[in-house]
Amino acid sequence: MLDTAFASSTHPKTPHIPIQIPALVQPSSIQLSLVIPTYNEASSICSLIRQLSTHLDTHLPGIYELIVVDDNSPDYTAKLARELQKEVPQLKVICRHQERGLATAVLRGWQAAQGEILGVIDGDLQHPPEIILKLWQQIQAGADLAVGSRYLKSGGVSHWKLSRRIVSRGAQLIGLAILPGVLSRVSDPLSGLFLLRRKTLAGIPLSPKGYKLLIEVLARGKVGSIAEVGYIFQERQNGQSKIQLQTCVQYLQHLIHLRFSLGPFGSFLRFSTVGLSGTIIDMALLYLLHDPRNLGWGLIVSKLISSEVAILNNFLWNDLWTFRSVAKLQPGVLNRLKRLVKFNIICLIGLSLNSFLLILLSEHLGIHYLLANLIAIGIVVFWNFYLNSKLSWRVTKAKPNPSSNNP
Ligand SMILES: Nc1nc2c(ncn2[C@@H]2O[C@H](COP(=O)(O)OP(=O)(O)OP(=O)(O)O)[C@@H](O)[C@H]2O)c(=O)[nH]1
Ligand SMILES: [Mg+2]
Repeated sequence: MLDTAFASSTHPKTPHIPIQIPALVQPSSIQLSLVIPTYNEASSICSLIRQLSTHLDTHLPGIYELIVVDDNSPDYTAKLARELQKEVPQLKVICRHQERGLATAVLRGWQAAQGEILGVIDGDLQHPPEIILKLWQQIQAGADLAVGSRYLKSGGVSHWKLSRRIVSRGAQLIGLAILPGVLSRVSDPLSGLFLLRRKTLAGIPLSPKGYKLLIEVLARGKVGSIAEVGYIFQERQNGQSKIQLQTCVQYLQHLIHLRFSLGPFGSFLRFSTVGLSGTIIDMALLYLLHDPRNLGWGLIVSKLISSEVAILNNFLWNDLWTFRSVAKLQPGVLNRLKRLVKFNIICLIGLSLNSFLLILLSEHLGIHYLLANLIAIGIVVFWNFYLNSKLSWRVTKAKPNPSSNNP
């Protein structure tokens, strides 16, 4: 019996290390490298490869390669694909034993690819093979990325049940809410059928989770012009879907991870999250030290200790997480201490600013003290973030090495 309980997720042993696609060092006769990720697709893989090679031999003879990346499927998909290599010499087969997951399978295939144009197509014949040629035409016309879309006029989803349509559209809407600037770039951001130029990804660390590689590409890649081609997503004729509840959880994790890691807004979100953890620590410690049912210490002493502990907590997380890319450039205990001192001073000024704004807004402008405090905290968070990113975690220019002869 097949291992249908397979989780198309990350293997427990898989390290979460970003994957990078290299730039091509040597020119190659191969122009298009099309990856086919598979898990238990024995019933369709041979037919798909034959159909693809027929189309591509006619239109792109000798300049394409097909790369099956299989995760050691128990139904011997990889073995069947290997048996086809004599018939289809453009075919490569990679069988992974230590890693699992659709998106990373595609990236591993692209790492081994020789073409300047990289692509992906499902291994279960749900993506019509001939669409690859239309996507190729779009790339030839200048697009950086050509996406097969189910949501254009010429596209569709054959006989999907209402529940699946709702889940698919719901996932897209959630994605749009979390990453509007990314998912709104195409009509079908959850598509698994697309071609792109290698240069859009070369050298960029990629960490997709689960299925939706296109989102990672749109979020982190240097993608300029995008073209879309409508296609009808076919019903699965054979084999089983690998989508599970875990796939949906990974999709959400992926979106949240991207939200926190992209651009200045991502850093601000991380900074605010750390700030929230500091506020909780501050409140809990203040209660512990000052409350008569606990230690009953004086308010000022208790507040000074609780604030300082919160500041230390915030510093640590900001150094390890929020601004880690800058902190890595300035290693060493002394540098860390310098950052800590600056952070401490800025936060203490922020604390004074908070009190000043609280009094100004509540006592002079008549705003309710809780609302006034909320406004003051909001302003101070921006203040703290701005000053700390400019002063504490400032990217300094590397000092020239006197021993080097380079200019
Ligand atoms: N290598 C590898 N391939 C995978 C993995 N999970 C899914 N795939 C392949 O990725 C492609 C898409 O997966 P499917 O389960 O068909 O997903 P789907 O087409 O969105 O969903 P269905 O319509 O239910 O089939 C298929 O070729 C799968 O065999 C995985 O963990 N590793
Ligand atoms: Mg499928």
